[in-house]
Amino acid sequence: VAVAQSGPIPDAAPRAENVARLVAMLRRAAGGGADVVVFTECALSAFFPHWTLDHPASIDEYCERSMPNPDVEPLFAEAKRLGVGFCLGYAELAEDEPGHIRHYNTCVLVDGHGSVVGKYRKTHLPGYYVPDHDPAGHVYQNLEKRYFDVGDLGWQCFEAFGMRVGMMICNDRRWAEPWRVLGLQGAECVMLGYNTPTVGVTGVVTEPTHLGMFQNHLSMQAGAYQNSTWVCAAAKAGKEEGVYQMGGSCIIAPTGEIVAQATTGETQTLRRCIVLARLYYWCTVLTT
Ligand code: CDT
Repeated sequence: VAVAQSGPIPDAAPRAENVARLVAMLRRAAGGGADVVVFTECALSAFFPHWTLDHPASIDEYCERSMPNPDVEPLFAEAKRLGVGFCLGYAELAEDEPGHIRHYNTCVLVDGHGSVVGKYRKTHLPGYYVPDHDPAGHVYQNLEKRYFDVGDLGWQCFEAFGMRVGMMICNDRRWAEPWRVLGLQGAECVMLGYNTPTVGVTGVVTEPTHLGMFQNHLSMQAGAYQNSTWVCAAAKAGKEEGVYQMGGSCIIAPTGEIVAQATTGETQTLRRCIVLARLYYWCTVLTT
């Protein structure tokens, strides 16, 4: 399994460019022997909940109306060609009932044939605001509660890649319930992506500096150990549109031990890396 940590995605970057980055990481992971690659939360765009959009409808531009779709087709095609699956986070626009538009923070599990085998919609949506801003008007906040609906699919396990796979997204990892619900279904591998800030645009520290990475890994290591499952977690890293992202992508064994980890911190400029671990046997870390 490979975990693909992403560097910052510029807000202005065209979708095709973002998808091309994912394709490049998929290839790199395949070259390292991976059968499946875990990408970050909302991997197809910059993480827009970190800023205030002029009009609520603007978020539609960041959303996928179907999965796959023509924009992401190159990733699905490459997965099929290589026989490598992936877990992909994205913002979803859904019309589950006619006339009722919903927005979800979603991820899908795609097998090595390029077929979607599982889907999850984020349950724990952060909503916070720190009243501080830089001259460009950026503020330190996460407005997911404003932009997204609460996920309605629950936590399910899917049979894929020879194991029972569960998914969660970012803030879900900090709460006991997702872990236990997946654990009781016999999850053997939990895949998740995250966009976790460390320091705000004007240097606002959200919490004592040492706690950020500690709590990030603590929640996932505890979830792995208490539920006897592997955890594969892919982070955004670096400064994205003024917001520093924590990084710290990792693969955790059912013992609770981190067996592979990206070493990026908030002051490093590591753009992107792939963490590879052959479950049970072997691990290494590659950086780009
Ligand atoms: N994207 C997301 O869910 N982020 C939250 C930020 C919490 S503030 C430390 C997270 O749990 O990482």
